[in-house]
Amino acid sequence: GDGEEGIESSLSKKLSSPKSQKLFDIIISKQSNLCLSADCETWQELISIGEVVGSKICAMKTHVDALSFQDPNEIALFKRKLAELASEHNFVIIEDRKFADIGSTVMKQLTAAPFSISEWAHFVTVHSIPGPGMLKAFKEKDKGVILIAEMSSVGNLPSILPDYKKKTLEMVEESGNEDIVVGFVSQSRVGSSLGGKGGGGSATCFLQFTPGVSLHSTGDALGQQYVTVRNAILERDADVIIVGRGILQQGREKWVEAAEQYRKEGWEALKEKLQL
Ligand code: BMP
Repeated sequence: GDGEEGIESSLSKKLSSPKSQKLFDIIISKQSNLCLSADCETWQELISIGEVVGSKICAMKTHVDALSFQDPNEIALFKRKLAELASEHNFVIIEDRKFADIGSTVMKQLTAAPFSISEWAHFVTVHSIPGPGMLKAFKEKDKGVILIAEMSSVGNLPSILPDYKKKTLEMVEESGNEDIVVGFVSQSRVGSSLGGKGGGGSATCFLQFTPGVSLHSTGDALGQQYVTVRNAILERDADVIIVGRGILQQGREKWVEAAEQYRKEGWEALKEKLQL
């Protein structure tokens, strides 16, 4: 009826790019705005958790350089299995590489073997520090970019420096890169909001990805700070919540249950925020 189709078409006008629209469509169809931060120790464990919780997530975030591999054959196998999982369960793969260099260098980091990130990641995270030139590298490889506008950790400079967040947004708009920038990693709204606090308006909308979300903990010993799912979405205006240890540390036998809890709370809060 007028339910989901109406929602999608009314919001689609506002999203920054076909790439953010693709993720938003997944969120609506899977009723999940949960991104699993799959910070596992081994690639085999990452594939296992993907198999178990794949149906509950809209995205999986990886740190490929933080996984242990015995040899290059394992890396090749990992990339193939991850791509299969993403297409089977319809989720987006975000490599959280946090690129932060000049365009010529990030192009190499994006494509070089053995990780060859550009072959399997749909979206990548990028720091705004180097300025807009480096965005061309991602455009050339047709990768969706998620720019870091604010971080979750104690004393992070993006959150402290005046205008860092605003300058990050301006960099995208002034360089005409809205079409590849899917959104921002942030603890508060950057630009106009799909709903919630930042208000509506006709301007281009970016998705907000918010890490530092846990229902079990308030932080860790190395500076991470957590808020709840509802706080992230309804107070901080997250569209997508990023959860790692909140799910992983529940242990293998509780992965599904934990992912379901975050999915459900996240989806309920998103519906409330967007008045779906
Ligand atoms: P956890 O939920 O276990 O704290 O993991 C959070 C994940 O999000 C980590 O992979 C971390 O690298 C990432 N992250 C973050 O915690 N804060 C930020 O501001 C940006 C991040 O990418």
